[in-house]
Amino acid sequence: MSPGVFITLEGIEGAGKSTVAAWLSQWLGERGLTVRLTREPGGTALAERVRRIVLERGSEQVSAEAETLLMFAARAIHLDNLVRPALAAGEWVLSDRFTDATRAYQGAGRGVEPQWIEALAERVHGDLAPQCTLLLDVPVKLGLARARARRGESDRIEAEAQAFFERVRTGYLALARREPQRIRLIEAAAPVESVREQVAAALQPWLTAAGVRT
Ligand code: T5A
Repeated sequence: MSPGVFITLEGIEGAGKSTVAAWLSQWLGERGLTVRLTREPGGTALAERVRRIVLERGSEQVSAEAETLLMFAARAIHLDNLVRPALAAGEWVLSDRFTDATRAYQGAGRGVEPQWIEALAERVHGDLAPQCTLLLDVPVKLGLARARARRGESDRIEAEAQAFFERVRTGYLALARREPQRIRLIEAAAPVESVREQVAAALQPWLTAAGVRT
């Protein structure tokens, strides 16, 4: 059996990742592929508990270092219990966020040293990287307006100021420039239909390899 395909979705809050992920999962399923839709931080029962710890707003301080370590703790659990077994079983894994989010949020956003993030990434998943990352790019104002219109109270990271998300967005765009083969930029301020077309086009090489007709 050939191993599955690991696809990640990235972008700032409100970029449309969850919307695209839900559509893409169904669209690939309709084309005969077995798809596992998941998210980070979280994805398994235990990793979802870590998600609650890292995102909830409480009275105690959570440093950038603690935040980074919690993201990688959740990731290690997610990889061992869901991602690796699903890929080994030949499934397509769609993850709403992965290590690029740590690079963008904790690295570019909070100023955590990139070398330390890369050392943790190497330790946790040196043998595994997404084949394709869909970076949904929107202006910060638009993303935050979409996210705020959708839900009530913000979590600890969503409560950050606009300048923080500008740094995160800049960090994501720098990653895309560094790895253009893996990271596909999707113009996500566009209507949903256009976003879907861009996503399908970006995935064409893997669809062709899997013998899927679009
Ligand atoms: N985090 C995560 C880190 O700091 N480091 C890490 O390593 C990791 C893994 C997780 C938080 O954790 C942080 C980043 C985050 O702060 P999350 O669950 O990924 O959070 O949640 P958010 O990014 O906050 O999710 P959002 O729901 O805000 O954003 P999405 O998923 O990008 O947006 P979506 O799809 O829910 O859409 C938002 C709204 O916009 C509409 C949708 O209908 C919805 O109402 N919409 C569109 N409207 C018009 N045109 C389009 N093209 C649209 N697409 C979507």
